[in-house]
Amino acid sequence: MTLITFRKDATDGKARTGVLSTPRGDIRTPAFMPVGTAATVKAMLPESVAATGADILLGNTYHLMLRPTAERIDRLGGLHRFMNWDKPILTDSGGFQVMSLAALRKLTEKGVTFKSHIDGSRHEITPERSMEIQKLLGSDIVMCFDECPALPADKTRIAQSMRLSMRWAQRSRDAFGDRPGHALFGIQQGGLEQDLRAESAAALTEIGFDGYAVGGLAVGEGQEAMFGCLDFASDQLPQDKPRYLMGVGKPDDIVGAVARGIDMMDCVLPSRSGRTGQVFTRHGVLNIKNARHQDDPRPIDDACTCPACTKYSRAYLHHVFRSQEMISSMLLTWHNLHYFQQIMDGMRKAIAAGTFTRWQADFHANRAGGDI
Ligand code: PRF
Ligand code: ZN
Repeated sequence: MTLITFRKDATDGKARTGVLSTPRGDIRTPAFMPVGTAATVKAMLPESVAATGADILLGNTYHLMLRPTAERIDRLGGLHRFMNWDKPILTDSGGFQVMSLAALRKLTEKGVTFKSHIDGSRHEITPERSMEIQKLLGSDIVMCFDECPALPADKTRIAQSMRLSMRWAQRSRDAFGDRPGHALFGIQQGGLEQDLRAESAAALTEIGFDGYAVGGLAVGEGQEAMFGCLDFASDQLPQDKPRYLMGVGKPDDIVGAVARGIDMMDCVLPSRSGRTGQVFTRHGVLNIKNARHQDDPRPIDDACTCPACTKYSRAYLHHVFRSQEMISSMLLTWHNLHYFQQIMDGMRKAIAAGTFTRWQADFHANRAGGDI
């Protein structure tokens, strides 16, 4: 019987490096998961996503249940086969996306009903239905069904919402059952409040999960507040299980989260920015749309080994962006994903070598420069 295991190889301060092993392959941690919402990482072939260094992708219950539907994906052999990605997939459970995308949402103890943002049709997701959909998709890492309140909110409201999410976590656990080779992660809520985060962590640990996510952050509170919360939130979760910070973030958010004990993250930033001309580099951010790039024969980053940097100039990338050519999204997304994976690789090596403090200082020093 193959189980999912988490092996912690080294720690440096609060930062950890290790391997999360699944029947579909190993996930080296700290891990960054590119977002493949609609069964594709936009503008990328799956083999190209793998070539950037990604060990795992994120998919979304909400989008896939509406189109093409989980039942259709199941009939076609599951999400891995459907999208031609044979490494692990983690799926989010739907509640967070319902709250940010759907119309006419109604939340009850049972679950959430809403109208599709695509065609206005009515749907319901409960913890039980979310577990069923994620099973039909064939997800390797299933997320509990939770509610993420918009911040700022008053403490009573945050407490009520967190306790509802904990009741849903128990229902998710019961509905998930025992599925060897598949993992179920709990999601901690509780806003920025230390006591509510502690209560949530205790409830989840009592139920028992294969991994623990920190939810409810990166919802507009700012980096300082998020780091302040992570300073205690990750310590409240079990040491021997992977910790996943949902929906984060910019390169400096990712580095700060790993320094505070986070093992996994996902964000649309590198892929979405690739389509809007925003490019992340060792030296900071540049926008390829800017006219100053139009005669520039240099690559985006002369030390980057991605196709955009080894084969094309800033002038070319500027031209194809301005001309709205599809290759612009393809190359810039590739570069951004490659850069994010380089950060993860650098952190994994530095944590293993015990040089993570020095690595962080270099990371920040490189970005202090002016024009890039
Ligand atoms: N819960 C779930 N998905 C999420 C979040 C959450 O709190 C967040 C918050 N940053 C992003 N994605 N289920
Ligand atoms: Zn590059």
